[in-house]
Amino acid sequence: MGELTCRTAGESHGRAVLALVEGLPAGLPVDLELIDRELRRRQGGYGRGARMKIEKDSVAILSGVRAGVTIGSPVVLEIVNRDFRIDDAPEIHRPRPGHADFAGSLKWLTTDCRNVLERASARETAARVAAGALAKCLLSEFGITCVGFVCEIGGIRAQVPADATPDQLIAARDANAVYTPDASAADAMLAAIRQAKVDRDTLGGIVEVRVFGVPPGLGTCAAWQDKLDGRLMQAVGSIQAFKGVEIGLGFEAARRPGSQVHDALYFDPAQRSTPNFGFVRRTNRAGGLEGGMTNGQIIIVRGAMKPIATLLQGMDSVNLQTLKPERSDYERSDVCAVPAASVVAENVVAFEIARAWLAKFGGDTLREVRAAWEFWAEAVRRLAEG
Ligand code: EPS
Repeated sequence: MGELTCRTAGESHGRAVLALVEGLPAGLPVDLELIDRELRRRQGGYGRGARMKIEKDSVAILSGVRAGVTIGSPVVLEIVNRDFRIDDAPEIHRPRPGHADFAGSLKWLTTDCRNVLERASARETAARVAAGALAKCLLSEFGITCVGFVCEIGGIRAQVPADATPDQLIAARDANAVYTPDASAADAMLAAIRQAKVDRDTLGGIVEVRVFGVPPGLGTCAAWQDKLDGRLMQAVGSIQAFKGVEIGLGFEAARRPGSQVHDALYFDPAQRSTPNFGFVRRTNRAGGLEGGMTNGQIIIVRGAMKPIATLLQGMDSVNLQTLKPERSDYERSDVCAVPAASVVAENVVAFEIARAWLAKFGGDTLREVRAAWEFWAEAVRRLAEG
């Protein structure tokens, strides 16, 4: 049983986008409805362009699952592109500043940005969402829930209570088209996106993911590459158009004295049966991670997404064929994809938590994973008896 991994393939207007997921235990029931629901949510959100009217994303499982249950072999997930026309797609010679167009064209020695943008496109995130939703099938076996939402669009900030339950967050977030739990901020965000469209401009924002029910000790302090905070930052920071990732207080922690940053530790026997085994904090400024490991508090990860690089008004650029100054090319695009990005962030975070779970409790079958978890949890409970 190797590490849980996910690789993706596929172009924006190719036949399909694909995810290859390896390392899931056998015996895990796969909830196809859950995966499709996440794919549909990713397609939605106010500010998306015409492409999302063409696509009706839904997953097909090509391998690794029999009668709805994993069998321990690699799982291939496929999301077919209805807008399959890559062979006839026009050449692009005027790179969009902020997009992969320019750097990729020089990298691959071409003046046509088409191949670069086909793979750089956020279409790829459909595959990562499907893989993350598959990982959620494992997390739900152990009572772990990930909730992603929008906390900021175009500088408009949502107020989201720190003590909201997963159900409260999900209900509030799903009640509007910008996927934010703050109803009044939602109205202002919708208006800002409408205005950006009028201005032929685009808007970025900030998304947050909270993970509930995670016990202490996932991840490690022993090897830099397996530190869970680093893994989460890579997962979220690699989402198309993301420029920053914070955990807990994030950059704000650098501005405060230690007494205002760290979360004092208490023991409350009444909470022995919760995911923190009775070791409680009154604050969660660490965002649930200390020393590269979970600490039993809610995990809080935020990611900052820049505005989409494809501007209807264009930007100053250079024609790679003539080297003359020209406005950048316009490809049909979204005005704001921050709501969709909150779905992507939620699912890539879920994948990393599942990876860390299996790194600690992994086995060839779900029964073995469950036994390893129960053995460890029982040992911690004994430790917490004093
Ligand atoms: C994207 C451009 C648009 C977006 C696309 C990302 O696609 P198209 O050029 O086909 O209109 O809609 O996002 C998706 C296809 C998606 O599924 O998220 C880009 O240039 O990155």
